[in-house]
Amino acid sequence: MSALSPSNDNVLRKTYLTDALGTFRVPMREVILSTGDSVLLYDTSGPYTDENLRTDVRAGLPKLRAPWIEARAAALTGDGARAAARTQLGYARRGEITAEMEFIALREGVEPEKVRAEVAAGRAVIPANVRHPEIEPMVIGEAFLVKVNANIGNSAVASSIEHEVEKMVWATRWGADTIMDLSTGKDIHQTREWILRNSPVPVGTVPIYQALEKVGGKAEELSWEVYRDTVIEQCEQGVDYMTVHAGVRAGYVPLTANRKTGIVSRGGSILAAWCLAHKRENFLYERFAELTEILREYDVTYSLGDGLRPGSIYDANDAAQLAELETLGELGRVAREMDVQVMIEGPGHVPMNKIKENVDLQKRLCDDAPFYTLGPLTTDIAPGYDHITSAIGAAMIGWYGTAMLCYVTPKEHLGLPDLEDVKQGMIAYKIAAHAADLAKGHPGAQAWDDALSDARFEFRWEDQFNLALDPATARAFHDETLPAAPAKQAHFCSMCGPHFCSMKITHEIRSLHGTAAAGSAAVS
Ligand code: IRN
Ligand code: FE2
Repeated sequence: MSALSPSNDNVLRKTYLTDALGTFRVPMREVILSTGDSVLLYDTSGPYTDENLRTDVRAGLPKLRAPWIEARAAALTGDGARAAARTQLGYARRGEITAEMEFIALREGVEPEKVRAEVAAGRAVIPANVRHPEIEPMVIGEAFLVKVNANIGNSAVASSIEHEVEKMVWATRWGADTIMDLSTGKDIHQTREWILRNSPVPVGTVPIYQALEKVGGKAEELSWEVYRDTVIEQCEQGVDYMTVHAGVRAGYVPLTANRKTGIVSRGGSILAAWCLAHKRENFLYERFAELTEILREYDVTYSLGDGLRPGSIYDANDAAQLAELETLGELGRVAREMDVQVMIEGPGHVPMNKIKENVDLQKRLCDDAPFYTLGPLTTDIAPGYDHITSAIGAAMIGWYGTAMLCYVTPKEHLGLPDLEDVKQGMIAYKIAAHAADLAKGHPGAQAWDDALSDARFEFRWEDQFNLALDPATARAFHDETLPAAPAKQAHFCSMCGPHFCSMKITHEIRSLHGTAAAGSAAVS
């Protein structure tokens, strides 16, 4: 996997933050500048970018969380502990700071108590199945850095297991905070097993997809029993969060009749078909408490699915979407009451003027549970470029308070994304998420921008490349016109040429007239 190996120059290093006692080692990407300073960046790539930790896909990753999970299990066997939920929410509510919370606090640069309090209030979740010890814990919540999820997974017509693992590693290399395995083809169980054992980030799934495979793809043949067994199978494997379309109530399906694009959620359409075939309420809604008990056993987080999300600008914020959102709020309360963590999924296709209303309603109806949205795409006119149409909406919705953004690749609506599509989707969404962090005034977010701006203004080209989200592309673009080594120190680039570089001219003004004079000249 040559594309996956870390940069061979030693200016981009994997490093670890540790606490005073040295208990936790939190991965960071360290960018060493030519000035001697270095910048530490949040890093999701796991052991794959650590040159000292070579991984063997067949052996899987080291089990970082195993001692924490075992210690907690041992502590829980005492008297009266039987009823206590082993979920992060359960611990948070009982006032306990878990090892995962401490790890996350270091990772986010906040106090552990803040992590605990946000989880306890249901405003943040830590997706971390007790059967998935390999992950480096992370948090999803408005008070923290905006996260990005990358969807991978095969379909009946394309892809292979190795390829899906490679995609997962590739997505985390570009900053995916979680990945979702949306496989629907053959070998679903085995593909997921490989991904889980090798993933340094939490893994989400949509269990109804596998349940549908089990009944030969016929929605009407689905049953609670098949679904329940599928969920248990996936919980046992270590899936960290699950999309559950329990808000698609039978009575809401007619509300989609006059839509331009009907029901565009895969899970939503499967459940709507089941409800219509049986003329019954959605079994996920009816069995929700039973399902919640299963998720609680493993500390699996709910991602309550937006099965009725709008699939076109025309359908945005319509009655079907909002009716479902209200039900997701109701179900979220049931789950949290049982100490199970919850996030709420959102749209979809939404014009910019209707984005804020989505966040405001979600917060009110769902008690500030973390919002997790798919884009939204802000226009329908650009198939082939929907990573851009949706990154615009993602930046806005992130700014308004969405906690995690589900990426969209250039292949959206057109085909299964390949590695290059995954990269393009990730880059677009890292930009959206970081732009949102800046706008929210997240502490520390601007330091990265400031370091890059300084490098740019001081013509430290190599530093500028190394600080970039995609260093290789930045360097290659510069090389296209000025490949020679001296150009990497030159006080101009080929965009404006030597005589028209505004930054160079500013330096000259400053050295002739001093910084203050240059400043006053600008306003006079
Ligand atoms: C995120 C927000 N709304 C939907 N999503 C994601 O869309 C969801 O988590 C899953 O990864 C993907 C497909 O879901 P449907 O089409 O089955 O709803
Ligand atoms: Fe779409």
